[in-house]
Amino acid sequence: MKLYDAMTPNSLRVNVFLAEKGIEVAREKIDVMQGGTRTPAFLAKNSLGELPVLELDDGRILTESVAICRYFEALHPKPSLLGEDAVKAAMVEMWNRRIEFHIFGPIGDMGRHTLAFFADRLEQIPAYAASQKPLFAENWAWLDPEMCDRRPFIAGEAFTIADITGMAAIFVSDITGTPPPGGCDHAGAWAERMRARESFASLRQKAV
Ligand SMILES: N[C@@H](CCC(=O)N[C@@H](CS)C(=O)NCC(=O)O)C(=O)O
Repeated sequence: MKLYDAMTPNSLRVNVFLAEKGIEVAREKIDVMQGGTRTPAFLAKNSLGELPVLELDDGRILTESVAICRYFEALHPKPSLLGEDAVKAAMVEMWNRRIEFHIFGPIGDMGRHTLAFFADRLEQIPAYAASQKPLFAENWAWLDPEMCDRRPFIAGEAFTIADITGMAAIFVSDITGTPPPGGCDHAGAWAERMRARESFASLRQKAV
């Protein structure tokens, strides 16, 4: 089995997931800046030209960070990062989607529509980028009272993939120099806990 990855937000999601579970896999770093996701060999693995990609021992390919995480959760159920019972699994799914759409989405789109790297990958629309920055702040302000029960993690008492998706948003917020708004004490305290978490801190350190 081999994980193709790079220092990108979605690769980070899988790498934090693996680190939290203590899973070691063979990795091949793809040089995204040098067009490593646009080679015929890479496109034969993922026609979307995106990372991460997991190649199984029998040659089958898995793409999409959450699908790859689900595969590892099935192989290594403990600690559960997707929820252990029906209600917890549904809660984790709910929160993961909320964080993906409302927190990671706006900051990710802001990056895609402003960073030079994406200039030849999509039509960058400055007005759209400009609209995503305040939306990120607005949605962060929505998250804050959601966490006013002082739960330690996004989906409750346990660290889950929803926190990992939030980490990807923090990562993009750092690299684009777009900090979350101040005055959101609950969401802010959660973000600080995530920054301090070994699985994330060690990967972020490699990115600077
Ligand atoms: N929905 C996919 C998104 C993957 C994705 O957007 N990957 C980006 C970086 S975060 C990528 O590899 N881009 C490479 C490129 O544009 O060349 C997932 O969750 O894995």
